[in-house]
Amino acid sequence: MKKIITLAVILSSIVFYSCEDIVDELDKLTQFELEFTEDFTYPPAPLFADSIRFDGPPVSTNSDTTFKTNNTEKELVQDVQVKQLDLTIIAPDSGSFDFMNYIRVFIMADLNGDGIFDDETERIEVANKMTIPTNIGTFLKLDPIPGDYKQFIFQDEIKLSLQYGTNRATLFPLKLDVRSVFNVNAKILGV
Ligand SMILES: [Ca+2]
Repeated sequence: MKKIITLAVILSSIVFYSCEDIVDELDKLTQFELEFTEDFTYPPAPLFADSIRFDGPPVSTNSDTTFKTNNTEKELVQDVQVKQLDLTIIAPDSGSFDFMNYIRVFIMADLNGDGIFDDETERIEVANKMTIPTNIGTFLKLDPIPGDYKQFIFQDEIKLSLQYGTNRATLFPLKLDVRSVFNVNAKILGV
């Protein structure tokens, strides 16, 4: 028994020291997440369609506050990547994503400050699911598209824009919860 305890103490010391080494190697970099949850209500789609577009309302990023909380600021942010993007049908209970053939999600922001969200230069695809299984149900997890989205997250407001194809009409409105998680890599202030 004593041997086991001694071994456990040695092992935990090894783990402890390795963690410290890793922190040193990272040279005072920090990583944290920004998460947004939005509710969308989609009107019934009368026909099957190759491409339906639906833009959500503007959402506050609160990025400046989040940066401050994590002891960093805009100028020290290295990159912002999409970690996760998923959709959940909240109502009706019988809803399913099986009416969709594919879905692409874009992030939009007024990068040049002219008050307009420009489709060509201020809208970029962040995640998609190009094949949707027929047994999908109410939860749909999209594949993130690698890239640096910091210029969008730096703005006070962003919009999510959804584009999808349908294989049949939908008879009732769908209430959706869209959750996006971004991973921020930044340097810490004062280093
Ligand atoms: Ca603009």
